[in-house]
Amino acid sequence: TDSRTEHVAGRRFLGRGPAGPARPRRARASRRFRAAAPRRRIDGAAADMWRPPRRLPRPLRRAAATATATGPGRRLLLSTPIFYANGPPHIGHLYSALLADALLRHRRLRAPPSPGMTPSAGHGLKIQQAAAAAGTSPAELCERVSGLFRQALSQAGVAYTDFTRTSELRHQRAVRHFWGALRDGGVLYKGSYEGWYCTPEESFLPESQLAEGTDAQGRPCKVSLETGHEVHWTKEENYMFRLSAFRDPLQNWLRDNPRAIFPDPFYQCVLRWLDEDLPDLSVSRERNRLQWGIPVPSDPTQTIYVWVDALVNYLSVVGYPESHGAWWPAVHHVVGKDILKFHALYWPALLLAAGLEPPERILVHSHWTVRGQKMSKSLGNVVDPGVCMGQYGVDGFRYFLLRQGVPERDCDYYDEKVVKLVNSELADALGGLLNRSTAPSINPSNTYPCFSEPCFPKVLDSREAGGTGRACAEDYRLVAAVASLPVQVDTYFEGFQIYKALECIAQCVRQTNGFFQRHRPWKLDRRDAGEQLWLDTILHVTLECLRVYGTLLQPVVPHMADKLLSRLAVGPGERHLSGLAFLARYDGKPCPFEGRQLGPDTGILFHRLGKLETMKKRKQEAQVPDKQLL
Ligand code: ME8
Repeated sequence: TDSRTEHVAGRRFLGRGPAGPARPRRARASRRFRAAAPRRRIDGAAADMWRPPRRLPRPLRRAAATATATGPGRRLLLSTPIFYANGPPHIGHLYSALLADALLRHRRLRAPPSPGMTPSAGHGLKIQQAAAAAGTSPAELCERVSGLFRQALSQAGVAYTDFTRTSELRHQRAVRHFWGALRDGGVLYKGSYEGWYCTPEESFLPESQLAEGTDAQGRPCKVSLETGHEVHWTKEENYMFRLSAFRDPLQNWLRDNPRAIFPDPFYQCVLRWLDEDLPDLSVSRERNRLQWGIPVPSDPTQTIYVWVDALVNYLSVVGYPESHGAWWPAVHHVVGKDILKFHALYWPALLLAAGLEPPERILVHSHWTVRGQKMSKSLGNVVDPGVCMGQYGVDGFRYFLLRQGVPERDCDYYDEKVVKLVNSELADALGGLLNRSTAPSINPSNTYPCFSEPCFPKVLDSREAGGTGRACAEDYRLVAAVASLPVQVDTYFEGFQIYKALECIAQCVRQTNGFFQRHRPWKLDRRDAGEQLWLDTILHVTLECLRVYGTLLQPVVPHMADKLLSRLAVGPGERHLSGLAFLARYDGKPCPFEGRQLGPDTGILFHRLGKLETMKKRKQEAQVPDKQLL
């Protein structure tokens, strides 16, 4: 040992030695690691690190390549973050879950079901402290909070296939096994560790991420630059993970998989991090500071770091260590931008170290602010998703979050915005169109009307319109736009741009309203045979457009889409993308819907939202006492 100490990005690695601080004792390296020469010296601890292969091992590269194939029917696991159980859910949590839910539902439209999941975390100092503050035990707090998460997600219609908690036995077993794999791989060593710890972020922060601030009593203190939370100087003996040795493998992985982190600005951000310092990572805490967690196997004085514990949840849910191979690594993690580093650097490195492949994709979203301010308990501006769903309807709120949420940048929330958006796009544009095109006055037989080819003859170019038929150039443009909509929507879902998919649908709905308005079908006289053919054609085209919108909107507004499709007499087996066949009659093919009796529910598709004052009153009434306690 020597007595050298080194500063690495604000953290100090202190070794143990007979005479004061010294280099950490070397972990017993496996033969594989000992054989390799160190490539990059970062500090004393990293000096004996192994040199990982420059490129990913062969099977890994092959798997990564096949995994990016996007064909339907491909097995895929979508995950939400593992929510902290230290407080009730807010709209940011719901947004994360809705993105995963909508992606999953969209895949199911194209292919057989693949599982999704929504785990809820239970461990960590943050939870231990929150429990103490609430005068309860961590276990009780987790029980209560995970119940609130379950309730919010079920209320929102999040179709999760598994809801796990880190306190479950299957998970604890998986974490212990994963730890064993790291230990056997020679990537762990014990060292004394000091640094600024941010409990709300459950992370040590380098000096570059700190700022001067004030504590609750107004005294000057150091705070996290990003979140403003107070940090505390923490010194303890921990197990360290040789993250510094994984720069090359991570860079290779990202170079070979340019779509591994999405959207692109986040990919670029991770590449930049990899050009900076990559200090080793503390992966345990002293047990006397943190009891709420899984003890390090064979060292009960240490608790496994909450992030390692939580990340392994992605594996335990697919049966690690026995049966995860059926799914892993065909996994897409949906995460918020604040936890990108944990998912894009630490997690892939830990996986590689444990002999597993990195996840196929990490889909990153930004945050919701509220009237321009960060959401926080202290500001009292945390928006409760349950109350919002009560106020705006489940589908109304789902639509708002997914239509207005742009993963690349922070989005601002305020009530008036929700009311304006859902009233104009769901109640007026979509609901109004359905209502008008199925009204008894215009469609007395209440059947799916027939298409008349002479009224709307096929043309190769919309400029040919207006010859023998009655459709004009704009009508042909509408048909072309709706025909290409499913592919467009598909592309946007694949590119994690659900908001753009919804924008395209909303644009087509507007065009369809224009079509309906332009031809004034209510003015046409059914007693005239020619007029009747044209009237039915207008209705047929409109209902066909609505059928496409209903089908495509299922992942986002499932209840409303169901109502819409049921009204159009589209059966449960006819709601997939594969059999969509928009306006088949225009292409000279039969349409199975023509002449069908329309569904019996003539109710309003989406009720216009009323005055904000009335809704605010309802909001107060909807406060759940359990949430106020937390
Ligand atoms: O970070 N807007 O849990 P968490 C949008 N346990 N999303 C937001 C948000 C906001 N204002 N605030 C938070 C954790 N989120 C860890 C995850 S995964 C192995 C462990 C998002 O409950 C945040 O970005 O603090 C994250 O994706 C999710 O909510 C859970 O945050």
